[in-house]
Amino acid sequence: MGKQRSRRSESAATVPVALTVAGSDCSSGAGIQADLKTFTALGVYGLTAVTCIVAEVPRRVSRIEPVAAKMVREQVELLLNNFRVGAIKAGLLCSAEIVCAVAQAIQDSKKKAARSIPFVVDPVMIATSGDNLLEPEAVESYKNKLFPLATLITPNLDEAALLLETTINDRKQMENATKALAKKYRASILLKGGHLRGDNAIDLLFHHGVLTEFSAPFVRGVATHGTGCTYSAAIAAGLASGFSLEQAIKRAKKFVTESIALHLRWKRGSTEIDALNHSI
Ligand code: PXL
Repeated sequence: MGKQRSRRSESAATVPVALTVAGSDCSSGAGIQADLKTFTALGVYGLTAVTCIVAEVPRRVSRIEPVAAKMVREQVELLLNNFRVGAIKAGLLCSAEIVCAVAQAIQDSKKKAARSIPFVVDPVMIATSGDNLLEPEAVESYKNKLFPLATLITPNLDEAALLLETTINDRKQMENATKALAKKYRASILLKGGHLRGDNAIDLLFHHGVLTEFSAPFVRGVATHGTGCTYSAAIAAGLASGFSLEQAIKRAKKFVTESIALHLRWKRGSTEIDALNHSI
């Protein structure tokens, strides 16, 4: 028994750890709930620092309430000071004040640690439902405070267009935008082109001067609330597990595509409700 217990704790010590700093989605398709399920599915122990609470169902955001910035910072600092965190992911940060608090906590941990932790920033601004999730003033804080700390930034087409103050309507414009963002923010960029609606959902990575395409068949007819959260969480899980950036993205893309293809659907009266399937 004693032997078994010590063997168990030994193997537990090798389990990679990832931290998500994100909002709570009570319907569990997006936000920290999606991140935690993704971490678990990919064999990573997940930590969460909650930034805000969102009352919502898949097609409708009803109310958002931020957590005090001090409290967000306390969660991040406490976790980074006590766990061997292998990767961090930032999702919905809600306000400029919270963006700054998260940046400060990560910056401080960088100063203390011998190695800096891979940091994936999903610049969540607008929900799939079209609802605004981020205070408009917070965009500047992302640009000035958070992006300089990022290993990888994962905008969708709308977010990239907003950051570059341009429009992105085709593959060539996507390529230009990916490179322009990488140059502007000195980080690797994964631009998610799903909204272009071709037969394939194409994403472009610009990393160390090399452009790489990740493509998967576009799954139609499914409400895809939470795909961005799931994708960036899966990338963070890969990085925490020691994968290279390309390997982590390749596996994450496969995971998201499967979670959409194997989605769950419940009927209630005349309405249907969909959710991504993270248990794959
Ligand atoms: O999918 C974007 C998103 C991110 N984070 C939280 C959300 C949502 C979308 O609704 O609720 C917490």
